[in-house]
Amino acid sequence: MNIPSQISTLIAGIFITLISLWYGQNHGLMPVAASSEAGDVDGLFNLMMTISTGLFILIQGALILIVIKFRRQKNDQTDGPSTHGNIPLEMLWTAIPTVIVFVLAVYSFEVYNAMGGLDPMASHDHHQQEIAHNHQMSPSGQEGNESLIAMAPGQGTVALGIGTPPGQEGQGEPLEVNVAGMQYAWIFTYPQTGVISGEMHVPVGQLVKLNIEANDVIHAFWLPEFRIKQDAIPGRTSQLGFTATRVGDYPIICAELCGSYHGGMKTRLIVETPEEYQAWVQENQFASADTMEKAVAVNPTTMSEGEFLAPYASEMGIDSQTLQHLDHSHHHPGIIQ
Ligand SMILES: [Cu+2]
Repeated sequence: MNIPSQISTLIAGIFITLISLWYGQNHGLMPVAASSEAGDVDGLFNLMMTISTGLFILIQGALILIVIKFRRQKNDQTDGPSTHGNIPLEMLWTAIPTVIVFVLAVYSFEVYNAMGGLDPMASHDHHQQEIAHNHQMSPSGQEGNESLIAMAPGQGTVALGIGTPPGQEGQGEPLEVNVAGMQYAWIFTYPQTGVISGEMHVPVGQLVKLNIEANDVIHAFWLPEFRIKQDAIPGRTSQLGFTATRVGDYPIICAELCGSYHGGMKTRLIVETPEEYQAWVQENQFASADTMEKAVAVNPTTMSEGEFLAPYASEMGIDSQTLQHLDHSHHHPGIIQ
């Protein structure tokens, strides 16, 4: 083994470790954490950030030192020494990344499981799911990756998404929200109360279960502050379970390029106290029939791009002339009806 082990290397190693550990916790790259799932995801991200910081300083530092230390001396026209192969060094730089990848794989699997990713239908109907599971056990009787092939009751499709975190199934009925993604809006329907809304409201501390679908193309429902994201797929329902831990107003973003105004496909999640949420439900229960009509009336597939964008024009910093131009140059976008 010919790996340098001087005191200076040791000191540099300690220094790099300390910087990495500090930066891994203080990178400031994440928005505020507003769900009970966010802590787990941030823990994983912080570990990856710590490792990456250490590797970055090590590799870039070594590069800079080597460039300075081994630069060509004045008037030196000779060739450098011909060096190739160093078995111990090669074993070391294979072993270290292997260990890192294994640690991250196991850790991320744990986080995914803790969030309910392995059993998306857990909160839905455990009994029926077990029946479905028993039906499709492999002939060898092996249980294998049972949760990955769990059937949705009566649906015959593989369950997708993030369910209820293990151990939280018994904590009362979750608040169900049906989420529909369409070009270029999200519509939220509350089956338990009949409310229909263009922005999502949930009470703080309540387990929420989303049933996500798409009406046209693939979208992705993303809540950055909650560290959760789930594809919305036409013809298939995917699940997303979470608990909001912080009252506030958070962006909901479409994270799948879904068409020309994908970038404008945003709305809000408003996390309220249970009292505020109840007041919102009552206010909207009576209005929902009306909202439904409006939602149909603004169906963007029947509008020109200019018409659709008009309400957002000032927000997007576009003037009416640009809109008119859009209408002219591009009447009726290429949406097959
Ligand atoms: Cu979209």
